[in-house]
Amino acid sequence: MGEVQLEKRFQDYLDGENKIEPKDWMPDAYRKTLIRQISQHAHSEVVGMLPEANWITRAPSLRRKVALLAKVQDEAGHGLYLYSAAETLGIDRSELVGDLLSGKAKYSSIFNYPTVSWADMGAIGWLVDGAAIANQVMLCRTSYGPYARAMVRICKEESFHQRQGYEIMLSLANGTAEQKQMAQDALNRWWWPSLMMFGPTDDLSPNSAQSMKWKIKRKSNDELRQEFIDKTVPQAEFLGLTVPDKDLKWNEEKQGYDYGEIDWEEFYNVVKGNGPCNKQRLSDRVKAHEEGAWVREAANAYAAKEAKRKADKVQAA
Ligand code: BYC
Repeated sequence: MGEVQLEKRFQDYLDGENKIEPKDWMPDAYRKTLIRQISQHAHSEVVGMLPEANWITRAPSLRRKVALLAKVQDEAGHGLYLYSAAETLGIDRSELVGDLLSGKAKYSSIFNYPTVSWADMGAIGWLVDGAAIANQVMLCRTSYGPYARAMVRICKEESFHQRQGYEIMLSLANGTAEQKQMAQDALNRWWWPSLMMFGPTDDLSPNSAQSMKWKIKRKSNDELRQEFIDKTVPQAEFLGLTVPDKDLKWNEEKQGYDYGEIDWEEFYNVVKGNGPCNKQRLSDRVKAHEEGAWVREAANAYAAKEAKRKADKVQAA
Protein backbone atom coordinates (compact mmCIF):
# COMPACT_ATOMS: atom_id res chain seq x y z
CA MET A 1 0.00 0.00 0.00
CA GLY A 2 1.34 3.47 -0.92
CA GLU A 3 1.91 6.30 1.59
CA VAL A 4 -1.21 8.20 0.47
CA GLN A 5 -3.44 5.16 0.93
CA LEU A 6 -1.87 4.37 4.29
CA GLU A 7 -2.51 7.93 5.46
CA LYS A 8 -6.12 7.76 4.31
CA ARG A 9 -6.65 4.47 6.11
CA PHE A 10 -5.02 5.97 9.21
CA GLN A 11 -7.32 9.01 9.13
CA ASP A 12 -10.42 6.83 8.60
CA TYR A 13 -9.36 4.72 11.56
CA LEU A 14 -9.05 7.86 13.73
CA ASP A 15 -12.37 9.20 12.44
CA GLY A 16 -13.93 5.93 13.61
CA GLU A 17 -12.77 6.88 17.13
CA ASN A 18 -10.19 4.08 17.32
CA LYS A 19 -7.01 4.39 19.34
CA ILE A 20 -3.57 4.11 17.78
CA GLU A 21 -1.26 1.70 19.58
CA PRO A 22 2.58 1.64 19.54
CA LYS A 23 2.96 -1.07 16.88
CA ASP A 24 0.33 0.37 14.52
CA TRP A 25 1.40 2.16 11.37
CA MET A 26 1.38 5.94 11.80
CA PRO A 27 2.59 8.86 9.70
CA ASP A 28 6.00 10.16 10.70
CA ALA A 29 4.59 13.58 11.46
CA TYR A 30 2.00 12.07 13.84
CA ARG A 31 4.78 10.27 15.70
CA LYS A 32 6.90 13.45 15.85
CA THR A 33 4.00 15.58 17.09
CA LEU A 34 3.25 13.11 19.84
CA ILE A 35 6.89 12.84 20.91
CA ARG A 36 7.02 16.64 21.02
CA GLN A 37 3.83 17.08 23.02
CA ILE A 38 4.21 14.13 25.40
CA SER A 39 7.84 14.95 26.18
CA GLN A 40 7.05 18.64 26.75
CA HIS A 41 4.29 17.47 29.04
CA ALA A 42 6.66 15.11 30.92
CA HIS A 43 9.25 17.88 31.30
CA SER A 44 6.54 20.20 32.65
CA GLU A 45 5.63 17.70 35.33
CA VAL A 46 9.25 17.29 36.39
CA VAL A 47 10.22 20.98 36.30
CA GLY A 48 6.83 21.72 37.87
CA MET A 49 7.98 20.07 41.08
CA LEU A 50 10.50 22.85 41.72
CA PRO A 51 8.33 25.88 42.55
CA GLU A 52 6.33 23.90 45.10
CA ALA A 53 9.21 21.86 46.51
CA ASN A 54 10.58 25.25 47.51
CA TRP A 55 7.86 25.42 50.21
CA ILE A 56 7.83 21.88 51.63
CA THR A 57 10.14 22.74 54.53
CA ARG A 58 8.15 25.90 55.26
CA ALA A 59 4.60 24.49 55.20
CA PRO A 60 2.62 26.01 58.09
CA SER A 61 1.48 22.67 59.63
CA LEU A 62 2.23 18.97 59.49
CA ARG A 63 -1.04 18.33 57.60
CA ARG A 64 -0.15 20.91 54.93
CA LYS A 65 3.38 19.52 54.66
CA VAL A 66 2.15 15.96 54.14
CA ALA A 67 -0.35 17.03 51.47
CA LEU A 68 2.22 19.15 49.62
CA LEU A 69 4.82 16.39 49.77
CA ALA A 70 2.33 13.92 48.33
CA LYS A 71 1.40 16.35 45.56
CA VAL A 72 5.00 17.05 44.55
CA GLN A 73 5.72 13.32 44.59
CA ASP A 74 2.69 12.74 42.34
CA GLU A 75 4.15 15.19 39.79
CA ALA A 76 7.33 13.08 39.63
CA GLY A 77 5.14 10.04 38.98
CA HIS A 78 3.30 11.88 36.19
CA GLY A 79 6.62 12.68 34.58
CA LEU A 80 7.55 9.00 34.68
CA TYR A 81 4.27 7.78 33.15
CA LEU A 82 4.65 10.33 30.39
CA TYR A 83 8.29 9.55 29.61
CA SER A 84 7.23 5.89 29.38
CA ALA A 85 4.39 6.80 27.01
CA ALA A 86 6.84 8.79 24.85
CA GLU A 87 9.26 5.84 24.77
CA THR A 88 6.58 3.65 23.17
CA LEU A 89 7.02 5.91 20.12
CA GLY A 90 10.60 4.74 19.66
CA ILE A 91 12.56 7.51 21.37
CA ASP A 92 14.98 7.01 24.21
CA ARG A 93 14.29 8.67 27.56
CA SER A 94 17.91 9.78 27.90
CA GLU A 95 17.59 11.72 24.63
CA LEU A 96 14.44 13.47 25.89
CA VAL A 97 16.00 14.30 29.24
CA GLY A 98 19.16 15.47 27.46
CA ASP A 99 17.06 17.91 25.40
CA LEU A 100 15.48 19.29 28.55
CA LEU A 101 18.79 19.76 30.34
CA SER A 102 20.45 21.42 27.36
CA GLY A 103 17.58 23.92 27.14
CA LYS A 104 16.50 22.63 23.70
CA ALA A 105 13.15 21.21 24.80
CA LYS A 106 10.20 23.27 25.95
CA TYR A 107 8.20 22.87 29.15
CA SER A 108 5.20 24.81 30.39
CA SER A 109 5.80 28.55 30.75
CA ILE A 110 4.03 28.59 34.12
CA PHE A 111 6.92 27.00 35.99
CA ASN A 112 9.22 29.91 35.29
CA TYR A 113 7.51 32.16 37.84
CA PRO A 114 8.69 32.43 41.45
CA THR A 115 6.74 31.23 44.51
CA VAL A 116 7.13 34.08 46.95
CA SER A 117 4.63 33.23 49.69
CA TRP A 118 2.78 30.24 51.14
CA ALA A 119 -0.37 31.51 49.42
CA ASP A 120 1.32 30.65 46.11
CA MET A 121 0.93 26.97 47.07
CA GLY A 122 -2.81 27.59 47.22
CA ALA A 123 -2.89 29.51 43.94
CA ILE A 124 -0.80 26.89 42.12
CA GLY A 125 -3.01 24.00 43.23
CA TRP A 126 -6.20 25.91 42.49
CA LEU A 127 -5.24 27.66 39.25
CA VAL A 128 -2.29 25.81 37.73
CA ASP A 129 -3.60 22.33 38.47
CA GLY A 130 -7.09 23.60 37.61
CA ALA A 131 -5.85 24.72 34.19
CA ALA A 132 -3.94 21.45 33.81
CA ILE A 133 -7.13 19.46 34.51
CA ALA A 134 -9.13 21.47 31.95
CA ASN A 135 -6.50 20.58 29.37
CA GLN A 136 -5.90 17.00 30.50
CA VAL A 137 -9.50 15.84 30.72
CA MET A 138 -9.68 16.18 26.95
CA LEU A 139 -6.37 14.34 26.65
CA CYS A 140 -7.96 11.26 28.27
CA ARG A 141 -9.64 10.92 24.85
CA THR A 142 -6.53 11.64 22.81
CA SER A 143 -6.02 9.29 19.86
CA TYR A 144 -2.75 7.68 21.03
CA GLY A 145 -3.58 4.82 23.43
CA PRO A 146 -0.61 4.97 25.85
CA TYR A 147 -0.97 8.77 26.24
CA ALA A 148 -4.74 8.55 26.81
CA ARG A 149 -4.35 5.82 29.43
CA ALA A 150 -1.62 7.73 31.29
CA MET A 151 -3.89 10.77 31.38
CA VAL A 152 -6.75 8.93 33.08
CA ARG A 153 -4.65 8.25 36.15
CA ILE A 154 -2.99 11.66 36.06
CA CYS A 155 -6.36 13.42 36.01
CA LYS A 156 -7.52 11.59 39.12
CA GLU A 157 -4.42 12.77 40.96
CA GLU A 158 -4.73 16.31 39.59
CA SER A 159 -8.17 16.70 41.08
CA PHE A 160 -6.70 16.02 44.53
CA HIS A 161 -4.05 18.65 43.77
CA GLN A 162 -6.65 21.19 42.76
CA ARG A 163 -8.69 20.63 45.92
CA GLN A 164 -5.55 20.81 48.04
CA GLY A 165 -4.79 24.25 46.57
CA TYR A 166 -8.35 25.53 46.81
CA GLU A 167 -8.51 24.50 50.46
CA ILE A 168 -5.38 26.55 51.20
CA MET A 169 -6.99 29.54 49.45
CA LEU A 170 -10.21 29.02 51.41
CA SER A 171 -8.38 29.02 54.75
CA LEU A 172 -6.43 32.15 53.86
CA ALA A 173 -9.45 33.96 52.44
CA ASN A 174 -11.38 33.27 55.66
CA GLY A 175 -8.45 34.14 57.89
CA THR A 176 -7.11 37.50 59.08
CA ALA A 177 -7.12 40.55 56.80
CA GLU A 178 -3.41 39.96 56.22
CA GLN A 179 -3.98 36.32 55.20
CA LYS A 180 -6.79 37.34 52.86
CA GLN A 181 -4.44 39.86 51.28
CA MET A 182 -1.83 37.11 50.80
CA ALA A 183 -4.45 35.05 48.95
CA GLN A 184 -5.42 38.04 46.79
CA ASP A 185 -1.77 38.79 45.95
CA ALA A 186 -1.24 35.16 44.93
CA LEU A 187 -4.32 35.27 42.70
CA ASN A 188 -2.97 38.47 41.15
CA ARG A 189 0.39 36.82 40.46
CA TRP A 190 -0.90 33.52 39.03
CA TRP A 191 -4.07 34.46 37.13
CA TRP A 192 -2.54 35.66 33.87
CA PRO A 193 0.30 33.10 33.70
CA SER A 194 -2.36 30.37 34.24
CA LEU A 195 -4.32 31.62 31.24
CA MET A 196 -1.10 31.46 29.19
CA MET A 197 -0.73 27.75 30.00
CA PHE A 198 -3.30 26.95 27.29
CA GLY A 199 -0.93 28.25 24.64
CA PRO A 200 -1.34 30.89 21.93
CA THR A 201 -4.72 31.91 20.55
CA ASP A 202 -6.13 29.50 17.97
CA ASP A 203 -5.25 31.74 15.02
CA LEU A 204 -1.60 31.81 16.16
CA SER A 205 -1.29 28.16 17.20
CA PRO A 206 0.74 26.47 14.45
CA ASN A 207 0.13 22.89 15.63
CA SER A 208 -3.56 23.00 16.50
CA ALA A 209 -5.26 22.35 13.15
CA GLN A 210 -3.31 19.17 12.42
CA SER A 211 -3.43 17.96 16.02
CA MET A 212 -7.21 18.40 16.05
CA LYS A 213 -7.52 16.50 12.77
CA TRP A 214 -5.47 13.66 14.23
CA LYS A 215 -7.58 13.84 17.42
CA ILE A 216 -4.47 14.35 19.53
CA LYS A 217 -6.13 17.55 20.71
CA ARG A 218 -9.90 17.38 21.15
CA LYS A 219 -10.49 21.03 22.00
CA SER A 220 -8.68 24.15 20.90
CA ASN A 221 -6.46 26.34 23.11
CA ASP A 222 -9.08 29.10 23.21
CA GLU A 223 -11.98 26.75 23.92
CA LEU A 224 -10.13 25.27 26.90
CA ARG A 225 -9.05 28.70 28.17
CA GLN A 226 -12.69 29.84 28.04
CA GLU A 227 -13.89 26.74 29.91
CA PHE A 228 -11.26 27.32 32.59
CA ILE A 229 -12.23 30.98 33.06
CA ASP A 230 -15.95 30.17 33.24
CA LYS A 231 -15.34 27.53 35.89
CA THR A 232 -12.82 29.50 37.94
CA VAL A 233 -14.40 32.96 38.21
CA PRO A 234 -17.27 31.72 40.44
CA GLN A 235 -14.68 29.94 42.60
CA ALA A 236 -12.84 33.26 43.07
CA GLU A 237 -16.14 34.93 43.96
CA PHE A 238 -16.83 32.23 46.55
CA LEU A 239 -13.44 33.02 48.10
CA GLY A 240 -14.35 36.72 48.16
CA LEU A 241 -11.34 37.50 45.96
CA THR A 242 -11.13 39.67 42.85
CA VAL A 243 -9.87 38.34 39.53
CA PRO A 244 -7.26 40.87 38.34
CA ASP A 245 -8.92 41.65 35.02
CA LYS A 246 -10.91 44.87 34.67
CA ASP A 247 -12.41 43.64 31.38
CA LEU A 248 -13.83 40.45 32.87
CA LYS A 249 -17.58 40.46 32.28
CA TRP A 250 -20.32 37.86 31.95
CA ASN A 251 -21.58 37.64 28.37
CA GLU A 252 -25.16 36.40 28.44
CA GLU A 253 -25.22 35.68 24.72
CA LYS A 254 -22.18 33.40 24.67
CA GLN A 255 -22.93 32.10 28.19
CA GLY A 256 -19.34 32.71 29.16
CA TYR A 257 -17.04 35.48 30.41
CA ASP A 258 -15.41 38.04 28.17
CA TYR A 259 -11.89 38.67 29.36
CA GLY A 260 -9.03 41.12 28.84
CA GLU A 261 -6.09 40.89 26.48
CA ILE A 262 -3.39 38.41 27.50
CA ASP A 263 0.16 39.79 27.42
CA TRP A 264 1.48 37.56 24.64
CA GLU A 265 4.80 39.34 24.59
CA GLU A 266 5.37 38.16 28.15
CA PHE A 267 4.34 34.61 27.15
CA TYR A 268 6.77 34.37 24.20
CA ASN A 269 9.50 35.92 26.28
CA VAL A 270 9.09 33.26 28.98
CA VAL A 271 8.90 30.46 26.38
CA LYS A 272 12.15 31.76 24.83
CA GLY A 273 13.91 31.33 28.17
CA ASN A 274 13.73 34.86 29.55
CA GLY A 275 11.14 34.44 32.30
CA PRO A 276 11.92 35.32 35.92
CA CYS A 277 13.10 31.79 36.84
CA ASN A 278 14.03 29.94 33.59
CA LYS A 279 17.74 29.86 34.34
CA GLN A 280 17.26 28.81 37.96
CA ARG A 281 14.82 26.01 37.01
CA LEU A 282 17.19 24.59 34.43
CA SER A 283 20.25 24.76 36.65
CA ASP A 284 18.30 23.07 39.48
CA ARG A 285 17.31 20.26 37.10
CA VAL A 286 20.89 19.84 35.85
CA LYS A 287 22.15 19.67 39.45
CA ALA A 288 19.48 17.09 40.41
CA HIS A 289 20.33 15.01 37.33
CA GLU A 290 24.05 15.05 38.10
CA GLU A 291 23.50 14.23 41.75
CA GLY A 292 21.23 11.33 40.76
CA ALA A 293 23.83 9.73 38.47
CA TRP A 294 24.79 7.16 41.10
CA VAL A 295 21.17 5.98 41.36
CA ARG A 296 20.97 5.39 37.60
CA GLU A 297 24.35 3.63 37.63
CA ALA A 298 23.28 1.40 40.54
CA ALA A 299 19.98 0.52 38.83
CA ASN A 300 21.81 -0.33 35.58
CA ALA A 301 24.40 -2.46 37.41
CA TYR A 302 21.59 -4.34 39.17
CA ALA A 303 19.69 -4.87 35.90
CA ALA A 304 22.85 -6.22 34.21
CA LYS A 305 23.49 -8.58 37.16
CA GLU A 306 19.89 -9.85 37.05
CA ALA A 307 20.06 -10.41 33.28
CA LYS A 308 23.29 -12.38 33.68
CA ARG A 309 21.81 -14.47 36.50
CA LYS A 310 18.78 -15.32 34.35
CA ALA A 311 20.99 -16.19 31.35
CA ASP A 312 23.21 -18.44 33.55
CA LYS A 313 20.11 -20.19 34.89
CA VAL A 314 18.81 -20.87 31.37
CA GLN A 315 22.21 -22.20 30.33
CA ALA A 316 22.43 -24.45 33.38
CA ALA A 317 18.95 -25.92 32.78
N1 BYC B 1 4.42 26.91 27.68
O1 BYC B 1 0.75 25.25 18.35
P1 BYC B 1 0.64 25.33 19.82
C1 BYC B 1 1.07 20.24 35.50
C2 BYC B 1 4.41 26.09 22.68
S1 BYC B 1 2.05 20.26 34.09
C3 BYC B 1 5.46 26.66 26.87
O2 BYC B 1 -0.67 25.72 20.40
P2 BYC B 1 0.33 22.63 20.84
C4 BYC B 1 1.67 20.51 36.80
C5 BYC B 1 4.08 24.78 21.99
O3 BYC B 1 4.76 23.71 22.62
C6 BYC B 1 0.88 20.16 32.80
N2 BYC B 1 5.31 26.44 25.54
O4 BYC B 1 1.14 23.94 20.45
C7 BYC B 1 2.91 20.00 37.08
C8 BYC B 1 4.52 25.05 20.58
O5 BYC B 1 5.94 24.96 20.50
P3 BYC B 1 6.73 23.99 19.46
C9 BYC B 1 1.42 20.64 31.51
C10 BYC B 1 4.06 26.46 25.07
O6 BYC B 1 1.30 21.61 21.30
C11 BYC B 1 3.51 20.32 38.30
C12 BYC B 1 4.21 26.53 20.40
O7 BYC B 1 4.12 27.08 21.72
N3 BYC B 1 0.43 20.28 30.54
O8 BYC B 1 -0.06 20.01 35.38
O9 BYC B 1 -0.63 22.25 19.78
C13 BYC B 1 2.83 21.10 39.24
C14 BYC B 1 2.92 26.77 19.67
O10 BYC B 1 1.76 26.31 20.41
C15 BYC B 1 2.93 26.71 25.87
C16 BYC B 1 0.73 19.90 29.27
O11 BYC B 1 1.86 19.87 28.89
C17 BYC B 1 3.15 26.95 27.23
N4 BYC B 1 2.15 27.21 28.08
O12 BYC B 1 -0.57 23.10 22.10
C18 BYC B 1 1.55 21.56 38.95
C19 BYC B 1 -0.44 19.48 28.42
N5 BYC B 1 1.83 26.67 25.08
O13 BYC B 1 6.86 22.67 20.15
C20 BYC B 1 0.96 21.25 37.74
C21 BYC B 1 -0.07 18.82 27.12
C22 BYC B 1 2.24 26.42 23.85
O14 BYC B 1 5.89 23.91 18.22
N6 BYC B 1 0.19 19.76 26.08
N7 BYC B 1 3.57 26.31 23.82
O15 BYC B 1 8.04 24.67 19.28
C23 BYC B 1 -0.78 20.34 25.32
O16 BYC B 1 -1.96 20.10 25.52
C24 BYC B 1 -0.34 21.22 24.20
O17 BYC B 1 1.01 20.95 23.91
C25 BYC B 1 -0.53 22.74 24.49
C26 BYC B 1 0.03 23.53 23.31
C27 BYC B 1 -2.00 23.06 24.64
C28 BYC B 1 0.25 23.17 25.75
